[in-house]
Parts: sequence; C-alpha cells; structure tokens
Amino acid sequence: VSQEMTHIAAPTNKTLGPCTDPPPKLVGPLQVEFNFKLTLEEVRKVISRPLREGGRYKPPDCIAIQKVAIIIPFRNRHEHLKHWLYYLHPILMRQQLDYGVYVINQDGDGVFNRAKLMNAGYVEALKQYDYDCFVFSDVDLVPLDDRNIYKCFDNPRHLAVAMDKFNFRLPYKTYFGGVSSLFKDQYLKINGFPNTYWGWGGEDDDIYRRIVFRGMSISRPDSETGKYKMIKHNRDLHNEANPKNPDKLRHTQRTMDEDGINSLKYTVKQTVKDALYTFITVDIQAPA
Ligand code: UDH
Repeated sequence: VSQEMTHIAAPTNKTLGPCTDPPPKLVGPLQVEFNFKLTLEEVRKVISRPLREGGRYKPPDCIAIQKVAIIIPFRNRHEHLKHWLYYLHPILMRQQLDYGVYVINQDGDGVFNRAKLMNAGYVEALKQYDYDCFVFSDVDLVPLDDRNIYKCFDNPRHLAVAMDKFNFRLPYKTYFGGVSSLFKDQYLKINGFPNTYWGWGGEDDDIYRRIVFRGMSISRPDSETGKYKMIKHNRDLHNEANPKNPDKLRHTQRTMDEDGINSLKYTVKQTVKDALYTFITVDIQAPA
C-alpha cells in the first residue's frame, strides 16, 4: 500500500533546467507613466496570480540564476508603492528571477534613515529565505528597460544610472543612489550599510566609499539600459537634508568597521504578508 501511495504522490513534473541567460521574454524599452490612480486591489487583480504570499515568485519552467530579495526603504509612500508593484512585478517575472519583495516601513514619526532600513531589510529577508542577492530600491523608481536585470554581478551594481530627473545621466561619477544590488558576500565585505545617516543625504556616498575601500569597483548598465523614471514628489516630512551627513563621509574608512550590519539594532513591530509584498514595520530607534 505504501508503495502505491508513494507512486501516486510522486511529482509528475520533469526536473527543471537552469533559466537561460539572458532571459528569453524580455522586451527592452518600456512605456511607463504615473498619471493614473489605481487601488491596491486593482493591482492585486492584475498582478498577483503567479505570486505566492508575501510577494514571492519563482519561474515555473526553469531554475532561476539567483535568489533575489528586493528591499524597499519606506514610510508613507503608499501611492508610489502601488505604481512600483504594478510595473516591477511583471518585469521581475520576465527576468525569471526567484525573488521576494520586502517593504521595510519605518515606525513612528522620527527622522528617516534610508540606509538603516535597508540593513534591517537584509536581515529580515534572510529570515524568510536563503537569498544570495539583495537589490535595494527606492519606492519611486521604475526602470524604463527590462534588460536592466535586478540581479547581482561580479562587483556591486548600480542600476539607476540614467534617471529622468538627472537628464538620463549620472549626476556625478561616483553616484550610487536609487537602485543598487549586492551579493551577500559583497554586502558583508563592506559591513553592510551605515546606520548613522539620519535624514536626507550622504548614505549612498558612504556606501560607494565602503565598496571602494574594500577593493571592489562598481558595475553599471549602459545609459540606455539603465534609464529610470522617478515618480515626482515633494520632500517628505521628517527627512530634511542633514547638514552633518556630508562631513561624516570624510571618516567612512575609519567608521565603516564599527557602523554597519555588525552594530545594527532595531525591533520588528509587525510583519504583514500581502499578496504583492511583505510589509515589515521596524522601530529603528530614530531621534525625534
Ligand atoms: N522614503 C520614504 N518615505 C520618506 C522618505 C523616504 O519611503 O518619508 C524612501 C522612499 O523609498 C524614497 C527613498 O526613501 O524613494 C529616498 O528618499 P527621497 O525620495 O526623499 O530621496 P530623493 O533624493 O528626493 O529621491 C529628495 C527630495 C526631492 C524633493 C524634490 C522637490 N522637487
């Protein structure tokens, strides 16, 4: 009897081969606009069928080349998040990634801290799955070409190289803001990101410097593939430019060993698994 049971229960699908590189279903340049309203329910209706709870996906017909956690630092940008989900999920599916979307929501009204939220996202995503690659993305950036693959490379990758707000160019040569990706070992080699950049500015330059000080360089797509459209917005409350941040950059080489993933302290207040994303609210001990 037990043999029969085993036979019946055995999976009928054949073993999957690796996904081809580059992915065969990419279309290249994309039409993206933000001048329409949509509800989360509508996005769920259009997008969520192939997803597993928490915004997880695996290509059904091949083994993905990487397991990618997408980390979004967040507070009070639900309108942007809907657009991001609406555009990114189909792109990430065409890119045939084994991925999950983690929205890391800063609890309370204290000063915002983008890099510390991304550190918390790294830790929390790893509690959910054995990810090997981490993509860190602002919630208001949508790629204009699906050949810009949300995966990791031989060096830390800067993906958002040609944003519309900077006239589709890098604003300066060492810019590392917006969207980036690092393998787990690349991230650990730089002790993760700084936790001490409160308010707007500087943390992306600190991360750039960490990478260079650890002997790595920056991988980038070309400026056609790396085009992005940003959702226009005003400066948020509680994220004012912090005049102390630029000065901190002079000390990165010395401080990076003490300030990073090895000194990260936060608590999880709540985790909610939506169909389209995992929403994790964290207390990062922000100054008022
Ligand atoms: N973020 C939030 N909530 C906040 C602040 C920041 O979710 O209150 C996240 C979000 O993912 C955002 C990212 O952090 O995309 C970066 O923050 P930002 O959008 O404020 O930074 P950016 O440099 O804009 O894109 C700066 C202010 C632009 C004012 C322009 C006025 N014309």
